[in-house]
Amino acid sequence: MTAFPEIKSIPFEGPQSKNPLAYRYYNADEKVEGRTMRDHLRFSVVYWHTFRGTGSDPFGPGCAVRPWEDGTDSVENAQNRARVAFEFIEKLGAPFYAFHDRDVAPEGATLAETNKNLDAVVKVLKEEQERTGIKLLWGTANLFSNRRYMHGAATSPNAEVFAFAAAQAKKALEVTKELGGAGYVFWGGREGYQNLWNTNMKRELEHLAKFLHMAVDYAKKIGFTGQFYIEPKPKEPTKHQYDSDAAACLNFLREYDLLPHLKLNLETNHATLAGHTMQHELEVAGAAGALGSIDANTGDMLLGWDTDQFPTDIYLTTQCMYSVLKYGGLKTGGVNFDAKVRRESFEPIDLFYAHIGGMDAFARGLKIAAAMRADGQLEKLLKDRYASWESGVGAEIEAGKHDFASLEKLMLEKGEAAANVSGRQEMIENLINTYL
Ligand code: XLS
Ligand code: NI
Ligand code: NI
Repeated sequence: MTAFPEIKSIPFEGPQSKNPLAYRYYNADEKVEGRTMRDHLRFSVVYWHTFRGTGSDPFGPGCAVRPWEDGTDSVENAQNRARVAFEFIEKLGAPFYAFHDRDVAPEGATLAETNKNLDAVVKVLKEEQERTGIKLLWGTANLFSNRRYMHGAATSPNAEVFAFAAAQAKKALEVTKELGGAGYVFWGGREGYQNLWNTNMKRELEHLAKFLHMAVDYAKKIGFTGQFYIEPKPKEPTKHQYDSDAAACLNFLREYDLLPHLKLNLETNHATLAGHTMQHELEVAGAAGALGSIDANTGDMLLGWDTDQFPTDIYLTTQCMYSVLKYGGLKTGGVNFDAKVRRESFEPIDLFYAHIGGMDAFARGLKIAAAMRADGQLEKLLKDRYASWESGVGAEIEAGKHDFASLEKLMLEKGEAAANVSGRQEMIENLINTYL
């Protein structure tokens, strides 16, 4: 059985192609800065939006046409869906996928039954990985959908909910290890608050840290060597999520001695909800040596929620890939499309159009960023802007040879600081446009 009979596989046809089911820029084997595009971009398809998304919204139920679904929540349907997922990812030519435990298999009446269901589907995932060579970018546990998590999971005021979440994360880690996952993500589903009058924030944060330490310890115990990530998001579903942005996450990780164990998984729409650009978040993480992976999508600047649209803006993908290249590339991470087709795009083929567009946009961003680096003008302008730190008093300050008193002495002698140089913002913005 095939779910997408009209598609063989998505070919690379080059920029002149008018075929909407072909890549115009993503040429997996083409080398950029000495590495294939496949290895730079490490594209990944998300199971939750692409195979569990129905197009439902607060105003109406799902309306997506998915002929392979039998309408039940059975394990058999889940296994069949897993095979369809791999057919899609293989035809698309993406090397990775990512999932939450509850995306792939239905919950049972008890934890034991749920784990059994998960094992039955993981068996199929493993077979399909072996058949296709597609790999798991990261696994994660859904610690937010079930009603038990209404107050949060690791930050729940109910200690037994914390315990249940720990059991669930333990199993998700085991499954991720079994599938050879390159990483494991913690997104703080409902780890936040709606109201501070009923919240002990300090206690909740300590519990969250304890939970993450338990995960780190358990990974060590079972020999899971994949990378852990924490994914910032400022709000939704709670009014304030503790992992609100890259800076807040870094501070939290540092405060609780978790920084050596976790990197950041940054998502564009979460950055903009936090009032930042994705470039800002990438630079904050990169500067701290914590740039791990990207959840590639985009929001709608006129809407205040997480619309998770597919990224098509070349300026955005150029910024992303410029930062990625600058900080040494994605190692265990990837460009993971945490994005969903619109409710109106209800046909299966729309899943192809969406991913092709996102992959091509990122491939272009990669090539443009590499061209900017090869040209070197931007780097030179940046270097020149800080030239005063290369010698004289600047170099001495950086080397720790000064204090307030010595600097006062210098300025009393000079009377005034050297003249400033223009920041040339407009000229630089014009320069960026010459590469696009
Ligand atoms: C939700 C998050 C979620 C994580 C994985 O907003 O983006 O999808 O990536 O739990
Ligand atoms: Ni995400
Ligand atoms: Ni999101």
